Amino acid sequence: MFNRLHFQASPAAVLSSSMAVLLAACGGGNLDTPASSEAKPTQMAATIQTDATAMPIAEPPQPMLLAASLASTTASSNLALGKTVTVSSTQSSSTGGANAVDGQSSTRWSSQFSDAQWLSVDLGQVSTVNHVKLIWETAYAKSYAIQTSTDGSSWHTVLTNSAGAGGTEDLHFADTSARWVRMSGISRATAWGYSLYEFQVFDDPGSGTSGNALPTDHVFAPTSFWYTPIPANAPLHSNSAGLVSDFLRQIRTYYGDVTINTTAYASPVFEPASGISTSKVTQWDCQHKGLLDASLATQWGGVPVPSYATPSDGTDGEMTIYQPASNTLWEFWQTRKVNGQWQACWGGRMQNVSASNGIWPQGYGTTATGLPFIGGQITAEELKRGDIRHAIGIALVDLERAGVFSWPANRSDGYNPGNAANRIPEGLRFRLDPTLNVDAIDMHPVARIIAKAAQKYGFVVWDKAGAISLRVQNPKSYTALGQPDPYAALFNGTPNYAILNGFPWEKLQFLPLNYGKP
Ligand SMILES: [Ca+2]
Repeated sequence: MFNRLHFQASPAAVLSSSMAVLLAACGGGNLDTPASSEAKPTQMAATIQTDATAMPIAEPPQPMLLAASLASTTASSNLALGKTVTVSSTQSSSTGGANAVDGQSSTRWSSQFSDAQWLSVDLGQVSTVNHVKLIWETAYAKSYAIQTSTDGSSWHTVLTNSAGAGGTEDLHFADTSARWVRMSGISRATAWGYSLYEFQVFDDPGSGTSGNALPTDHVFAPTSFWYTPIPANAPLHSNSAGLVSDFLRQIRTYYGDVTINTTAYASPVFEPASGISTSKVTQWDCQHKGLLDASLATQWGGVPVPSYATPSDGTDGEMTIYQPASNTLWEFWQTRKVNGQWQACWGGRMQNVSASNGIWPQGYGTTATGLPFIGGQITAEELKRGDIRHAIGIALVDLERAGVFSWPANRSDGYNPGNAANRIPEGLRFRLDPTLNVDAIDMHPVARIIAKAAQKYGFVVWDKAGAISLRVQNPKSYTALGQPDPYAALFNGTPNYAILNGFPWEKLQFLPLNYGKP
């Protein structure tokens, strides 16, 4: 619906993403309180040894062997044990943070007597985690969040609990890559501070999803087309070869490459915690339509825009706010701040995001097709992991007329007044030939990661632009928080327009119109 003939061709180099939230956070995670008999393997060993020695047997089992066998049955060790802890405060010199990871049930960390206190443990390396155990002293948290980080500064909330019961709390959540894990207190249950005998972190096998999961693996419902692999034997478009030829023509005609937008024409994603203040975002009539959308006034009536939020460079001024705690997503187009008040020309609000099919309600959203940025942008975390687990949004230049588009698009700004042949409609999906050995092709490592995702999940045409282009999550997602641009290291000096050099575009396969439509 917007004529957006823009793209970013400047040799900036960085990808980004600071998505943060886990679906587990939306659902609150599983908060089961274990039986009091559950204890650490060392404690179990001690208990069993005591029982054994009390029995009239000649040779009590060796505690070390018992510990080992018990450990193998629980199959998971405390990743936080003995690791470095930082805390917001301590009550006294004898209640330091290290006491919470020393494996001793008699020693504890205790904070000063206020609500906003936290304890963070550095696991020493990025690990998969899916389970935190809190063993509280009398002074426990009524409300708190468990958060993770891979860089020590950008935090993802994996779950929140507003009904803390103290004692021992086992908290399970989806597999998450983390080096730092912390308990962030929100409110105390007593007049004292927060006091933890133990803060334990585990990677329980088989308890989460597949390894090294990221929030962007499942922002929307798991059944969303974004996350659904395309079967190797999927039917192809009857004119796949013709559409490939036009795709290659567009590359030749427009700059000779497929570029990757970073700081401009790609959306930053900000993920405010729950409880931050909200403000109204006012619609402004950038297209001089002479009218405003009444529903947007409601959708944007109270948006948790963080103080550090900033839109994309470029005239589209995209910005995404995603708040897992409220399971709500906002998109803004032509975002600006006037006299301290946020304004945007279009976008939308999506509620109950984790149950969504990953498509904006008709008419809303920022891309020309109604497909949200957060679904198809590539993130820095995904590139660091080496695995993108969703379809990738792609913008083309010459598209089929707007009246012809393919699900999952719910609209189009295509333009083909001369009825040129082989025009690709917006919303159409295509993939890289899954039988291709991508590892044998000389490409930038980032291109290889993209190629593998293109084989499994494919691309979806989500916009019109001045060059064929992909979007990474805008590095402003990081730099606005004072963090470095993560794409510099990932691109390793290669300009964004040259990352995909060598990509075997001639091996694309287009899927039929409305492929995957329920
Ligand atoms: Ca302890």
